[in-house]
Formats: sequence, C-alpha cells, structure tokens
Amino acid sequence: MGIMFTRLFSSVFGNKEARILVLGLDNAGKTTILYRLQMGEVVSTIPTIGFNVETLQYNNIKFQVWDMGGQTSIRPYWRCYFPNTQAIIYVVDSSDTDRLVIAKDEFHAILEEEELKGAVVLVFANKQDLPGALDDASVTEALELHKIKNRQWAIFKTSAIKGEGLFEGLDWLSNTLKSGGG
Ligand SMILES: Nc1nc2c(ncn2[C@@H]2O[C@H](COP(=O)(O)OP(=O)(O)OP(=O)(O)O)[C@@H](O)[C@H]2O)c(=O)[nH]1
Ligand SMILES: [Mg+2]
Repeated sequence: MGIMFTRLFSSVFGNKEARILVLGLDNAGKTTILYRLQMGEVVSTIPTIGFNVETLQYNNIKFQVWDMGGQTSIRPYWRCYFPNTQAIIYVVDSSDTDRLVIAKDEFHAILEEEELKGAVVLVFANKQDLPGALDDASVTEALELHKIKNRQWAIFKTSAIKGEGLFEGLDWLSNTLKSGGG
C-alpha cells in the first residue's frame, strides 16, 4: 500500500524514478563521475570492489545510480544488476587508447543482454582534459556506436575532474526518459 501510494503520488506530480547503471572499464572515472554529480565535488577514489549506489534528484527524476567496479574480475558480476534498468551510462577513458578495443567489446556484450534491451545508453567520453584524449567522434568510431540498433543513445565529451559535460549528459538522459525511453 505504501509503495502504491508513493507511485501514485509520484506520477501525479510528474516525478519519475530511474535506475541507472554506470559501467565501463576500471579507471574510466565512474566513481569520480558519480560523486561529482551527486556532491558537485571531486572526491579521491580507490578502485571500486563491488559497487557504490547513490540517489540523485535531477529534472524531476529521482535517479538511483549504481556505480559498478570495472576490473576484469568484477565485470562478470555486472549482469546481476541488469534487471529493471532504464539506462546505462557507459564511461570511457578517452586517453586510454590501448584499451578502447576491450571497452568496445565489453560495451557490445552489454547491448546484447536481453535484460537491458529496453535501456537507453549514454556514453561519456571522459578525461577530455588529458593530452591525447580522443574526441567524441573518435570514441564513437572506436566503440562502433553506429552499430546500435533500436535503442536511443548519445555520447558526450566529459571531464569529471573539471566538471564538464556531465550535466549536459544528464539533461539528455532525463529528457529521453521523460519522453518514454528506457
Ligand atoms: N584527468 C582526469 N582524471 C580523471 C577523470 N575522471 C576520473 N579521473 C581519475 O581517474 C582515476 C580513476 O577514477 P575512478 O573514478 O576511481 O575510476 P572507476 O571507473 O570508478 O574505476 P573502478 O572503480 O576501478 O572501476 C582517479 O585517479 C580519478 O581521479 C577525468 O575526467 N580527468
Ligand atoms: Mg569506481
């Protein structure tokens, strides 16, 4: 009854809830992004073993953001968190050109997952502040984003350290989710 009432209340007042998974290779900047979005600050991070989950309210949407550890040994556990996900934020270290192929393979494996069929995809080409970082067009090509079928997606250049691009991405996400995506 309590949950029903909350849902009814939320829908009357236009509040939507969305469950978001933040995925990507280790060191991509996922945890830095989560806390930059939530607190507006750069926090010092350690590699995530498991996950962090935080709630943030933005544009009338209550985002429940799951930041998963990206190390090779942890990636197989991502799928335990796939059910009921409305959006994926896929974070790439745009300066880590050696591992872009691995980032691409992991990304397309995620898109194949039945449980994520309805999820919209936001890609953050992160670490734009670093010399040698590939721009959004190059990351689009490296990740083969144009192969994506039947799904809404977008890519944004970001620097979690400088706080650039993140809210532009979240704007796209909230508008897409409000208009029925995910
Ligand atoms: N220069 C630069 N460094 C960044 C940026 N975003 C994150 N970093 C740094 O990259 C390192 C890894 O960041 P994390 O946020 O811990 O990476 P993660 O993706 O959560 O890594 P795992 O938890 O191991 O999956 C840290 O030293 C961050 O300060 C960025 O935009 N620019
Ligand atoms: Mg982390």
